[in-house]
Amino acid sequence: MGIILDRLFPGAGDDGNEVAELESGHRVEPLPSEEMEQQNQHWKGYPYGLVRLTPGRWVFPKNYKYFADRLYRFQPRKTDVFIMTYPKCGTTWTQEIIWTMRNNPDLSHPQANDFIFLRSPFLDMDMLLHKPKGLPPLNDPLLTGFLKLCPFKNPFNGLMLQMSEAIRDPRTIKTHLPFSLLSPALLDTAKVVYVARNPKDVIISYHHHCRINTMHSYVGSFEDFVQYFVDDNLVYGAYWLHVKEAWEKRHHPNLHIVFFEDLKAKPTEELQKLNTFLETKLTDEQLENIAQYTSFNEMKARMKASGFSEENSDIFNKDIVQKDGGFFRKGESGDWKGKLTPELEAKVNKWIEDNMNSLGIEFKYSI
Ligand code: PPS
Repeated sequence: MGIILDRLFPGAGDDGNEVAELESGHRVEPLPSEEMEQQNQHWKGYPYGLVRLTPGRWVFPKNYKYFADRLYRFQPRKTDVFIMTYPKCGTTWTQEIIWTMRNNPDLSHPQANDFIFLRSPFLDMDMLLHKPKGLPPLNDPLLTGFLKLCPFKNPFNGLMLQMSEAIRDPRTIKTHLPFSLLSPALLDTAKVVYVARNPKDVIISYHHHCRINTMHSYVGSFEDFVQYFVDDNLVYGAYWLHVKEAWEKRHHPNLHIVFFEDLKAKPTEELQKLNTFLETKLTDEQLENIAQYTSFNEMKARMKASGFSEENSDIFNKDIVQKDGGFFRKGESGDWKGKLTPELEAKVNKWIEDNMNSLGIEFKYSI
């Protein structure tokens, strides 16, 4: 029985509670029980608990431990483009821009309306799917897409991880992992587009995301959420450290950093920079068309047509989506104004002063 179970759910015998060393050189251990108890009151999306890594204090659902070494070993290829961001910095937007620039410059690709993760996988998503060893419901487009692309693979071994390995070149891959948790060969092999966003807008957007998304199901207060953020205790850990790791590599020729605020203010100009970085050689007209095609309203409308929407996916808390909006919430810069009370703003300002100011990045809409 043990052998059958282990074949089906590799690693099923490991309850994940032991302290372990990862190939990345990090130590991984479960959150201390008092901290986990407090988390359990505020979060209903981590039924297996959370782990923390040292160094870096990165926080992840416990399933991360199961995927960590394979994510670290994931082999980048020369033709890959990775879109790397902390959650809610505009990954999906940039991902759609880049996938379109590389695969659909004339907006005529027959698969362009397929759910984005089937064309451009989210490498580290498996750990967030809080089913045993990361498996969504049987009718989920991710699972049906996986079975089509990887018919002879075991889905319990990671849907997105195996799809990331299986999709055809050139691959456009999304990740929320920081550089230190991915292959050390990444930047010397593939191109990486890093997207950063004003931390105050990240808080607003991540709070909404964690409420609507069953992978997190946040039920605590907004004030507590801001506290989790400034304590670096949200899933994916410290935003400042995530940005710092990329910022320190900003002169590497394979790294291009985009700011959400710039993309919003002057999309065509930013697409022109991407055109140079990615060597896609698109015309001004093609870039104009792609900027329009990837605008907030057009992407929001297309999501409905893709067969994946908040209404038909178990990934969303539908009642909250109905009340407060879905994944495409606002898509604006500076929305934090009027949402952070003066006390919360002071708390975030202190966090910025302590952690981000030394990087010398001037986020727009920060005052
Ligand atoms: S995730 O779930 O972490 O991958 O989210 P991510 O894609 O990184 O970020 C989601 C926010 O980006 C906004 N968004 C856009 N803004 C402008 N234009 C376009 N096309 C676009 N697409 C997505 C999305 O609405 C989230 O921001 P908020 O502020 O919550 O609206």
